Amino acid sequence: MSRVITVGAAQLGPIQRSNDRASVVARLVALLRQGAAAGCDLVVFPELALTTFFPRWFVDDITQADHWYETEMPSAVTAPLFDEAKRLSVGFCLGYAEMTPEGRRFNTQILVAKDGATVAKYRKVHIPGHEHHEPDRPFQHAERYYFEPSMEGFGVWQAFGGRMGMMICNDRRWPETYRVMGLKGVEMILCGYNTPIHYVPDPSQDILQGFHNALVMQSGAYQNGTWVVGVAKAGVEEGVDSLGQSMIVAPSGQIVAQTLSTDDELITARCDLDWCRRYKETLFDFDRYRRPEVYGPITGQRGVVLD
Ligand code: CDT
Repeated sequence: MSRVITVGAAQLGPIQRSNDRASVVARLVALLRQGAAAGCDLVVFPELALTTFFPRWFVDDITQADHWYETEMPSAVTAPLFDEAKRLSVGFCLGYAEMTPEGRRFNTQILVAKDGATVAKYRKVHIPGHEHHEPDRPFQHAERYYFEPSMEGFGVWQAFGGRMGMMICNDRRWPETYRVMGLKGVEMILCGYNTPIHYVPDPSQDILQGFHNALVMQSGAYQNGTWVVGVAKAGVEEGVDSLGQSMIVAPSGQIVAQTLSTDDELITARCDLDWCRRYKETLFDFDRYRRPEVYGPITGQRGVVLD
């Protein structure tokens, strides 16, 4: 018997600074309804889906940025999304900036079941960009100022009839992200992203953004025998152009659905979780073929060590 999840990747177009959360939540609810009409069990929204990508600005006093963070979830302003999801019996995955009661700041994604209960929370592990103001840049990418890296690592949760994992944006570029979840038997990885087209440290990569986005998610899916759902916040946001090309990738590494626009756009796919077994039980039978006894440097050191 196959185990099918119908998943929706709900790409968002830009969120400008002037767009309040209520208007954004209304857009999320509209996409959720489209997903329900398409038979989705689960709709996946992008990273930092409630606000503009605020790490593009630096503030000397970080408390001036407190208003970008959520101190509770659900909250009064996000309750309509939770309520509508429960009414429609559709789960969702949502990225947002989290401020804990202790004042810690994380780039966070939650997985919400069809009954509206939050079944999992993931906090971003790989925080890209820079810690300090770099005034010569056309825009900042100060995620390392605004978020601390999670020490909790990569969880896999039993939900929606399968083994679900999460990662956020830059995490998708690191093979360790997928492999840790692969070793926990992950069958579907949910990933929101905000990827500026212009990569300031090396602009030669600009033209390759779409290629690299597909390259990492397709190879991560294939090498671990898992579905991957990558969802962008796309388009020109506060003058910064960001990649779209949200996609749903099969355990074979094939792209089964991809967005065409850089606006709010839903794509869907019927994902048979049993397809994962074709890879997990053959070429990527970890128990049979992996060689952890020679992989020590992967966890034993961070940077390159020359012999
Ligand atoms: N949001 C996020 O993680 N974006 C990064 C940009 C890298 S450049 C600083 C990404 O990997 O897409």
